[in-house]
Amino acid sequence: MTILRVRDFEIHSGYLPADAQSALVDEIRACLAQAPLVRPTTPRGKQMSVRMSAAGDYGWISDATGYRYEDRHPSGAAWPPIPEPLLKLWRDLVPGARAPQCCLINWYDESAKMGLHQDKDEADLTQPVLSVSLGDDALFRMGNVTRGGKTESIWLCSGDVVVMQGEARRAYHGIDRVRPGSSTLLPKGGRINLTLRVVT
Ligand code: MD6
Ligand code: FE
Repeated sequence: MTILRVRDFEIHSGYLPADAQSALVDEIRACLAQAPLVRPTTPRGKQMSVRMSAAGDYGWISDATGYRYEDRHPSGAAWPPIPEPLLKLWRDLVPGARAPQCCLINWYDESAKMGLHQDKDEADLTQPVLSVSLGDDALFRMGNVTRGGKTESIWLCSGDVVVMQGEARRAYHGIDRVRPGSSTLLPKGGRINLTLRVVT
């Protein structure tokens, strides 16, 4: 376990041991049985390459209407509760924060990526966002609080946790690509990223 700091991003490399990663994958599979992955459309009508679901009081939705948090899966089903190991992770890493209300579940296949974006649909940007990587490695790009300028990239590996608070909370970031076959955690490959947020 080592902590890397890139600008205001705090990267806890190797935070979750292998057994905790496997247990978390089982928890996420149970969540996805209740709230299946969907491939969102952007308001501009493009399909995202990442598939998404959520757990908690709210899930983040993108469709032709726009981006927003909803208290139900598009199917009308309630979101499953946030798995307890993730609540513990949050309490351990950001003890002063409010309780998380959303765990966004992102699934990347070998060709999925996520363009540079800010997470700003939450009401209180003083609250941190915490992200957990599972499965294949992914190239995480970190930018600035305004669009443009220099960026820095780092490979996120299975078990890594990123804390975004302070300037990093408002900074652009994204995933350029995943490295297929770099992890054996998920039998069919791919990557799961979990982001815990306070929404209201
Ligand atoms: C990803 N993560 O790692 C994409 N957002 O797949 C994010 O977009 C993200 O890692 C907010 C905070 C941390 C993140
Ligand atoms: Fe994000």
